[in-house]
Amino acid sequence: MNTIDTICAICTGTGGAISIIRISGTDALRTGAAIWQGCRELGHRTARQMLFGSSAGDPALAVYMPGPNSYTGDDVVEIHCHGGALAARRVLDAALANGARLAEPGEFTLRAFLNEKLDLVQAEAVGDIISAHSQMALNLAERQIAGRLSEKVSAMRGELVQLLAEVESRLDFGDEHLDWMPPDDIVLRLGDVLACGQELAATFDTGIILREGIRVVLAGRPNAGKSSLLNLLLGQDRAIVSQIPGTTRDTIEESAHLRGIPVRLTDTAGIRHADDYVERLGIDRSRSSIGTAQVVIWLLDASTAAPETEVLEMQTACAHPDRVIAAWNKIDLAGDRSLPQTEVATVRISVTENFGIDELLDRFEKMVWGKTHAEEPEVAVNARHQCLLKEASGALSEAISHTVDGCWELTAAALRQGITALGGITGETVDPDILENIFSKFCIGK
Ligand SMILES: Nc1nc2c(ncn2[C@@H]2O[C@H](COP(=O)(O)OP(=O)(O)OP(=O)(O)O)[C@@H](O)[C@H]2O)c(=O)[nH]1
Ligand SMILES: [Mg+2]
Repeated sequence: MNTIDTICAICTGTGGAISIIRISGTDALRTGAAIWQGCRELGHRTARQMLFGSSAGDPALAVYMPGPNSYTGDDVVEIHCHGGALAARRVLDAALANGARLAEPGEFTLRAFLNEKLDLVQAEAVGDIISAHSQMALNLAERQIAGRLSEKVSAMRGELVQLLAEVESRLDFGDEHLDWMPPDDIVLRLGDVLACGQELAATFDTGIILREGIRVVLAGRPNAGKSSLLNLLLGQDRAIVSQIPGTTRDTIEESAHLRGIPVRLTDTAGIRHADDYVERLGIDRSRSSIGTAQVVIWLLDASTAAPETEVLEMQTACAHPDRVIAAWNKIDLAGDRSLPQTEVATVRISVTENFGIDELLDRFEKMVWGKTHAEEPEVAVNARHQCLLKEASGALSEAISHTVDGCWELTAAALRQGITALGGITGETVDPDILENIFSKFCIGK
């Protein structure tokens, strides 16, 4: 990707009342001035002031932000025009005709990274903010932009750089008797960095849940109350509810968050022996949803004449009992009837009376995080970070055993490998191909 060109793109999504066209690069001011006209000129005297005028024949506001105090760190001009595809497209075409080229996905943020406005971890968090589906995921991305993860990684790297200097001084001045750090101390300090790296790598599981969400399937026999529960959890009348067994025939999917955890909720057709061809197709879909679910909430009808059949159906359909929460529903109709035991986590609820739903969500939270009312994670690494942390951990384990053996050259080599791996996380040492891969996942205009 050429990083010298002046680039431009429509930065806002479609459908809004205004559109913003961003131009960034050494020629941004010249291009901006050529396509925008107003009483006051865009330039250093009006820098960072919003000016009123017109662009491509329509009224438009414009602002000039000289580098390095701009998002990208380069000179930036932004033109705010009427929303809708056409007005923005006309301004964009004018910018393209006046020397700018269309930005690639994520290219503005790539420039910000190259101009050291953000490190790589912070730049990735910009992408996370755009795709965040829950408040918790958004908070996590904001903490990452604020530098919480970068600070931890930089502190680890800084410690390794210090220890490398110590080890290298032994290599350089091997014959002289300098006041060296005892090997035991080096091992101890390396052990601390190693533990820190392993702790960070373990936050990946949390990260994937918050970034990608969890597939939750509502399953059970017909009429158990699956669609009623879907509607309750969504807070809207999404699925048809009726007392006729077999009401839901196809799977219904919606996004939501439960206790701050982003979820993809799937309501399914009730499972039973069916003669009807279409119902059988629906039940096949239910079974395949259950197979790929990360959490199954299986509704059991507590008012039925044959509660054992409900439990048996659940046990037959769910191959992974550790992913299942059983909910005896319609408990309002069951009185203090004793219900059969199940092999999985079980709660008693009534969807229509809104009873037991908190306990159900407690169970859900416990299944996802391992505990209820979990605190928000301070940081959570992504797959790329985890891979580099593992590489660093491997190198540190080697460095520790070489230190114990007194093989200082090998210790130094392992330490350098660890430093490079950690530098790859924040972007101090990173391959251009990897950069391109990271930023290409962004949308155009970001
Ligand atoms: N009394 C009582 N009725 C409930 C409760 N939950 C659901 N129902 C009723 O049970 C009937 C079936 O509810 P649905 O939500 O359609 O059940 P379903 O599991 O989606 O059924 P299918 O789509 O046919 O598989 C409806 O008449 C609901 O009003 C409950 O907690 N108590
Ligand atoms: Mg239903």
